[in-house]
Amino acid sequence: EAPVFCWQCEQTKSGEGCVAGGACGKTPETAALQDLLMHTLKGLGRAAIRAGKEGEAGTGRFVLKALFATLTNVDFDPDSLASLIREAAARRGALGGGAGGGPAFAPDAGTGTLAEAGRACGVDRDAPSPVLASLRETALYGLKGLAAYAWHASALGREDPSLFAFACGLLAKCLDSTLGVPDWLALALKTGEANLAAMRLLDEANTGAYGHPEPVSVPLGHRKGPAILVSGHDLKDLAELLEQSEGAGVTVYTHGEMLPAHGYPGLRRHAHLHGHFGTGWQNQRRELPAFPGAVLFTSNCLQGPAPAYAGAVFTSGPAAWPGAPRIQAGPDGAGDFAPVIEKALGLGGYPDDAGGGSLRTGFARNAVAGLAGRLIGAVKDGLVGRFLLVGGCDGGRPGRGYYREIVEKAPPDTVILTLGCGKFRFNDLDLGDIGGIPRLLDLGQCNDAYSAVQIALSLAEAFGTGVNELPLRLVLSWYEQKAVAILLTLLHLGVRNILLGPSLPAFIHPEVLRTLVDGYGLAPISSAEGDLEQILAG
Ligand code: FSO
Ligand code: SF4
Repeated sequence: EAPVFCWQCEQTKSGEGCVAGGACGKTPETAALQDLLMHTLKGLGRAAIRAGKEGEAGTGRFVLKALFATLTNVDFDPDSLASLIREAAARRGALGGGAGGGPAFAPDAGTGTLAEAGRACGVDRDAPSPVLASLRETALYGLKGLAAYAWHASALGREDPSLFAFACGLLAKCLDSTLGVPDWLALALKTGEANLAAMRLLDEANTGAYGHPEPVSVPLGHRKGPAILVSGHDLKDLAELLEQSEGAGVTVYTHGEMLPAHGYPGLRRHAHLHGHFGTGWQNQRRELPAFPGAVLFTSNCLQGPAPAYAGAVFTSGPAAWPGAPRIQAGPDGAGDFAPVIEKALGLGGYPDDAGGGSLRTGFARNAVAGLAGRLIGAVKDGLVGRFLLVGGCDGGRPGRGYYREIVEKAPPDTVILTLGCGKFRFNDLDLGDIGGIPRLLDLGQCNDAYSAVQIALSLAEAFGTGVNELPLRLVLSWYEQKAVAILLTLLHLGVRNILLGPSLPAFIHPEVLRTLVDGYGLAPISSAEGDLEQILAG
């Protein structure tokens, strides 16, 4: 039996690759189904291109959803993946495409048969050469990240046919044996460019629907009574849940990447959206047993639920766990969150009210633009010496204490910008302010990286310089494929000297790494003190 291999995230076993099951909890069956889905999507992309229908919304939306399902910590459900494979094959067939050199399977093949077929479609690290495979997989992982952003935007009605076409085109190119290493290097950077467009679309979608985030203080305590915890990144699901639970006697809390939702006026207007619960995604199995309500995962990062709360877990959008109820669309097309509300009411919730500190968020691009005059003045007056963007993903493996340390040890004239779930390593720190400007500015989710790019570009404009000449350094933590997409975007924008950790991606071949080091000054993190010394000297 061919082993199932996966190396797409930072948690990959021994820093090399997961074989026969994932450190994330992905079973060999799930991994093989994801491989077959990726293969079928490549054929679908090629068929769409050949039919001249690569920009069509039907195919495009499906491709985004299916790619999203293969992202780390999203869809662990074999039956859900099998139905995506069947739909991909049906769409491929309808566009006149065949199996494309991969396994053929009957349209009604069972999940087990499909998983068997998937074992022949794994990542080939050596074909046609290790360097090309590394670049191809880098571009594909970036595409998965792009798909996640574009999917969230699409859910809110913002779509761009050129992104559908880009996704189909890149998938099709994976089947094109005439492409060489320079082609794939260019395609990886193109993926970064397309991802910038996807992030812009998502920014427009979120701010268009719910307004521009404003700085807020989010309570960490709780209110007496039934409780719902919402995790993941999808603001539309949270908004619909809030609308449907209005007056139902439940209190809604955010978890993980949902923290910045509190900053949006269109979400905050719901008085029963109260506070935040828990820290980074990797702590969910330890922390969620203490949450006395229903838990909704709207996207990554989902882990296998611990028995203490498994019966209270629901998923929506692309997220799926075998046996956990999945929210279905109601007659109006919105998700029907009644089962989540009922579960929360049945569980009873918290017996009392409790305080417990707070976290600040909501410093997205519009809020920072409001601070811009003061920020620029503070830099000119020498009060702010430097900006550090310490952001990205959190994760379970050792080495991430670095990010807290670098924030703690940064000189007092440093303003820390952050985004993504990596912030939970240090967002409990009270860093004070500089002349009324908070030293720690939470720009939002990893999905809000567009805000960070805009802030950097406006600072550069204000100082009449380029981003690389600003007193700004990016210290990124990566975990899954959205981080790959953002990294490719930053490289496409020509951002130099990024520090990346806690370890480098296993799929980056040493020769590819050399190109990134030579061309962009990309460097792995070392020690917080050593890196700070080098940053301050720069
Ligand atoms: Fe984190 Fe997970 Fe937002 Fe990622 S919750 S790790 S880059 O999936 O999405 O930052
Ligand atoms: Fe391993 Fe990450 Fe792949 Fe899961 S997603 S199987 S942890 S490399």
